[in-house]
Amino acid sequence: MFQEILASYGLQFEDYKIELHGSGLINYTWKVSGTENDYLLQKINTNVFKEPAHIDKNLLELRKFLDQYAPDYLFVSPLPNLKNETMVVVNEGYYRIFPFIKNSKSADYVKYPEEAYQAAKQFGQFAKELDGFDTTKLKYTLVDFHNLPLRVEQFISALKNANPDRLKQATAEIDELTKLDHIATKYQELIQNGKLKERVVHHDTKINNVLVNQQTGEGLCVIDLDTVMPGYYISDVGDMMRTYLSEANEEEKDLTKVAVREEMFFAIYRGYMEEMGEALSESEKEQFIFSGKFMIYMQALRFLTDFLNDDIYYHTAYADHNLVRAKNQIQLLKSYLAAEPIFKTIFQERPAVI
Ligand code: ADP
Ligand code: GN1
Ligand code: MG
Repeated sequence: MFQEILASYGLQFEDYKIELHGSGLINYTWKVSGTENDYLLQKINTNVFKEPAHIDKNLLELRKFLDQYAPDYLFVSPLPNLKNETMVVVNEGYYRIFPFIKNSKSADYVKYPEEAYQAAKQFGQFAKELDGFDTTKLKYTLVDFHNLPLRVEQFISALKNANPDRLKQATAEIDELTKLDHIATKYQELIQNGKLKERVVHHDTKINNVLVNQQTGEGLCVIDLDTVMPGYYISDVGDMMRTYLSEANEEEKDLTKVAVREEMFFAIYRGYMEEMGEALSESEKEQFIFSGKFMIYMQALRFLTDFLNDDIYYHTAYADHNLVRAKNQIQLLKSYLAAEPIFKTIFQERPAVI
């Protein structure tokens, strides 16, 4: 399979070393190392992305726009093969090859505020560069991806169909998430009342979807662009809150390590607003703090739903992996809710950077 894929790009299989790479939960990713150039080979997870052609089309549209309006912006899109295709199909699998960004690394958790700042700035810049892009040109690669009320419905239907053992194991978490469904109601109201503008949104701004310079830690670019589609900025800011605020990430079993850090909130705020502060409307900015609640709640629901569905969506490594992740996200949400007054103060005291 690798031989056939590489050949379609004019690359000789024998000249490269191929190893699994990264810690993404969805796609299959390999580093293809050669003597001159390295590449990143990726197989699209078609259980998740039912129409890979939509991803391909979106990236081409964005590439065209950026080539014209921001030619110096590092947009990591798939390379064309010898037939000028940016996606190849081999044995019913969909593959693409990206340039491997030299001297780069991604982190799975955030240790220093500077890392949160650099990442937030990258996602802010991404949104800013694409501010003038006509969102109607984008396909929905995952329909209703961040539709929170629908995620609640999926959770309720998983409750009805789950196996009794798993239902029992998750009793406390089911209860907690059910009590918090007012977050979904608020989301619904915001959308219905037109408080948020439809924009080009990345939809997966977790920390390992940013590449930084290996030595200096300076942000280089954002990656994992499969979920770039029309949406609301709170998805991107919210997922940063979800993945940068706590020293431990969603994989952590020791819940005493799962807690928000105020300095990270400010770092996200500063990095994102330095880029997007002028583009966002007042009614959008008002939802900056809600964004974290929205995304952490949705991720807790999604992990718990997958646990109840017997792990059909996320890659898992052990039996109750998704339940552990759900517990972790519930703990994070509690810590976030407790810190909300402090976040409000930070938010009100720092308008200077906008
Ligand atoms: P997934 O959708 O499974 O999360 P990603 O596209 O995020 O897959 O890739 C997985 C990991 O591979 C990233 O977290 C990053 O470490 C690395 N990676 C992805 N693209 C590149 C690239 N172009 N150059 C260098 N590393 C990359
Ligand atoms: C998935 O692909 P990856 O690992 O960056 C998921 C995100 C979740 C995240 C949780 C297409 O992201 O929505 O927030 O896992 N991507 C998709 O870690 O569902
Ligand atoms: Mg990823």
